[in-house]
Amino acid sequence: AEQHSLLLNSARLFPLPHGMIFSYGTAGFRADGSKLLSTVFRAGVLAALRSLRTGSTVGLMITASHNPIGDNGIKIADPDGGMMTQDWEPSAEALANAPDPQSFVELVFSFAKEEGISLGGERSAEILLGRDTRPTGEALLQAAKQGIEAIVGSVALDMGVVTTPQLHWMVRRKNMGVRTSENDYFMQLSESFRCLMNLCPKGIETNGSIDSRLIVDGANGVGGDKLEQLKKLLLGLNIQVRNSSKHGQGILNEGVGADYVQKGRVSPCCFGPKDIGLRCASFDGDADRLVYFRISEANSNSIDLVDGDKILSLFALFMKEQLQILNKSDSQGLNDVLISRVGVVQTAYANGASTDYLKKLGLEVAVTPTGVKYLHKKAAEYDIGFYFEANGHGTILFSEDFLIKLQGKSNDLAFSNAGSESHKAALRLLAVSKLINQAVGDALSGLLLVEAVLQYMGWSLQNWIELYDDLPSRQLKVKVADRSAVITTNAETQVLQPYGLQEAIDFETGKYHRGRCFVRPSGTEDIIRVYAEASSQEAADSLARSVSHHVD
Ligand code: NG1
Ligand code: ZN
Repeated sequence: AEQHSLLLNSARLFPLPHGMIFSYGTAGFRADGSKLLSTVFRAGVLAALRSLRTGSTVGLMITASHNPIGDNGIKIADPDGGMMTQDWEPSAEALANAPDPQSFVELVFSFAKEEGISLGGERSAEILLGRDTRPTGEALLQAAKQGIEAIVGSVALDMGVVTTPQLHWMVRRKNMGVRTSENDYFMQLSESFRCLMNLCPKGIETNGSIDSRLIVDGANGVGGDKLEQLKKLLLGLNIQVRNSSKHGQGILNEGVGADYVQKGRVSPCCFGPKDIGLRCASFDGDADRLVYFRISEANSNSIDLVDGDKILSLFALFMKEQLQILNKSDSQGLNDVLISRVGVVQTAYANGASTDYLKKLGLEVAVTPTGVKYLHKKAAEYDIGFYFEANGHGTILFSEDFLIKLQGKSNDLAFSNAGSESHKAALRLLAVSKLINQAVGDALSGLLLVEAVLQYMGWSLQNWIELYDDLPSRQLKVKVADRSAVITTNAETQVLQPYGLQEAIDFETGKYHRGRCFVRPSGTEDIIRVYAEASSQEAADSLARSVSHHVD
């Protein structure tokens, strides 16, 4: 009874705004930040239930990533640091849309019963809260806290302003029973980075083609500020941060950030002719996306983009090489070959040239619908699973089982063959598993891995760009009255509804050499996205344009 009235009284403080329907999309709930108080309160309640149900700590992150500063959003992280299980999404939506406090409370009780959660019982819930730099973040965080505290015995721990991947990392670590502070995060990243740098082959002084200078666009968000802190712990890199939320006057994600750079193929604000030829990188607003770019020699308004697909390809090449070294040099047969299932996961947005390249490397490539939750789940099926979206969100996952074997092998080698090439390869693989965020894609750890791999290869940005030539592509957004009218299948590559649209797309695509085109409703914005690829830029542009007229 106490629980019932506590929940009801709290819920009354957060009435549902009129005429809004909330859906748990590709990245949780997203909307105008001022409309989200009830949603965030209710998500707080749900997070507490999730923690009770799993008997572990969960996370709740308040961010709208690359979206405009007025937007905000909320997503729940499961105990392993990944996105909340998809089974709970329908309930999340039902709770968010319950018309009044009374029906909300009824739903909570019936859902708890269904899930076997005893409310007001012995068990207590623990939720880590984080938010990005958005002005609505503070008020929303308070609402989330009240939601959590409306479940008897629940505790909310405020991690403050953090990147999305930091929060997910903290949740994961907490449940592993190890230290979770921001400082621990910085230490783990900088130590594993140092380890990789120390294991670079000596003498690759690379005729001066590697420039230690790196300029990073922080999207006027949380990532730039965190990188300023992290870089103090790094040796061998000369990082300059621009558009960091601290000193910049700029607005979050406005004319800056990984999404702006990747979708528009343009340089962010505060980059110009003075930077021609330099290695540049860009984060998105919550620092879970990373792309590289270079201001081009010919025209300082245009850039050479190094997107998530090329980051993925660089990582895959490096890791495959380490596995080969590790397994090859056991010439005396002292050690067993380390068997591993290696796989790569992409979405339909992956550039066709990257997919060809990865297959040529001999890797298995799987395709899933857009959204990290799908990619991550698929990648977790492998011993080493790589996933990246073209927009720069991705990571590398290692299976528990494989890491144990790898550690064992590394110990054996330290005993029998210390300092050998295979020993070094084992140490590199272990360092990567510590550097790269096992919970979600992370711009900070991704950046350090890119830098370490370039150093290892002795590669300049130019060498990396030449790994393969991107097929020209174009992405457009089309505003429509009802985006849910478009229904897709086959990892979003085919339209089922409205009737006739797929025929029109096929007809247009057929006119172009190496043409490929698909459309899908965005999960984060009220739009339909059109993607087109063809053998020339003009052709890709024109294919995207003509298909977008059919969507309209
Ligand atoms: P939507 O709006 O569903 O396309 C976008 C990105 C996703 C993912 C989410 C979450 C594209 C084409 N889509 O989703 O890849 O990153 O945002 O932030 O980049
Ligand atoms: Zn993001």
